Amino acid sequence: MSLKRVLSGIQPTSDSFHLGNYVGALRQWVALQEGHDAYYCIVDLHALTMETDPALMRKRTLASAAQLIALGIDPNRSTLFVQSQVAQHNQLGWIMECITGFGEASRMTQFKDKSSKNGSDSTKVGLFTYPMLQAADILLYQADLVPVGEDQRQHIELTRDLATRFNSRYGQTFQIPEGFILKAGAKINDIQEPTAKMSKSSGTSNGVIELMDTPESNTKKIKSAVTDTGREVRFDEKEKPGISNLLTIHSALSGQTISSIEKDFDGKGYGDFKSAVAEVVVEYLRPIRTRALELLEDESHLITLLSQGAAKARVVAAQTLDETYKNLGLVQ
Ligand code: ATP
Ligand code: LTN
Repeated sequence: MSLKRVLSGIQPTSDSFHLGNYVGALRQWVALQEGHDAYYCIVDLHALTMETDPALMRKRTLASAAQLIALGIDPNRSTLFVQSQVAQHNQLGWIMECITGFGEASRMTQFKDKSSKNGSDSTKVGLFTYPMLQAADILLYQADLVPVGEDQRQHIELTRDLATRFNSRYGQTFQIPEGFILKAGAKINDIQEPTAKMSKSSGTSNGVIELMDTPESNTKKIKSAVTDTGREVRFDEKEKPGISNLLTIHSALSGQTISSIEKDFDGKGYGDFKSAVAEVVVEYLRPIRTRALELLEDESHLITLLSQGAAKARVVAAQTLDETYKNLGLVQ
């Protein structure tokens, strides 16, 4: 029996991934290597939908690769690659754009959120067609499972719709993928603004816990996290979004249940609780950061690993694209 295929992607949009990326998605990437044929992609073309600086793009792509490996993605087991090195992504992306309705694309909430924040003059057409390129990323590899955070649910639904539509019009071509989205703890919020998601590009600088940040800086951030009125450490997302978010973070990294953490802090104040969260986070991230920094010392090794990954990815991607073109009646 062949292994189920997994595919996911992450944008190289900052120097460091954050806890939301890790808990919501990347941790599942690592776990799914076991018993699956996994493809993990640094989606640099998606990152171009926001204005980018060439030197930063290069640095962040390599930093992303180093962090993914440091987190436990093993390039010998999984195919780890950079999207722009596999031309078939753009090629299938165009086909996806040609079967997507304008209204359908206009309903994507990530586009609506980002474009309303930036205004129509600085919103790029690429941001509008972003979900179709994402669909291509997934469908090229005939992925069964797509591990992502809750915020990507709608893009996965669109991908399923597009695959189903293509298959019914042009004959069986694509596997219909399923999102692999955790229920509990799938969303980590900004610790300064605990009703908004922790985000690389739109988070507050003190509200985002970065994997590559120093232990001192992360400790400081957690100790100054926004809390709520009252002094009870209790999970209640409505009344206590700040404390609930910190409980989610603690539980996700310590493996303790929320209720047992609540018990531990019964009768204690927010200060003790925040110190404990800081300790859990910092100790969890310490070896990951150290390993990533070591890997970044040898850029040419990272570049070689990524080009080997792209070579493997191209074989699968080319096969799917050939089939797609053939089914569309494109003369090859
Ligand atoms: P940006 O703010 O630049 O859009 P991001 O911080 O949202 O970036 P992405 O690269 O878009 O990060 O996401 C990578 C993965 O991390 C996705 O699967 C996404 O669902 C997940 N993710 C991002 N932020 C969070 C969060 N706060 N909680 C849980 N999962 C998250
Ligand atoms: N849109 C995703 C990143 C992404 C992705 C993908 C995720 C691009 N292509 C393919 C899963 C599968 C995001 O913003 N997190």
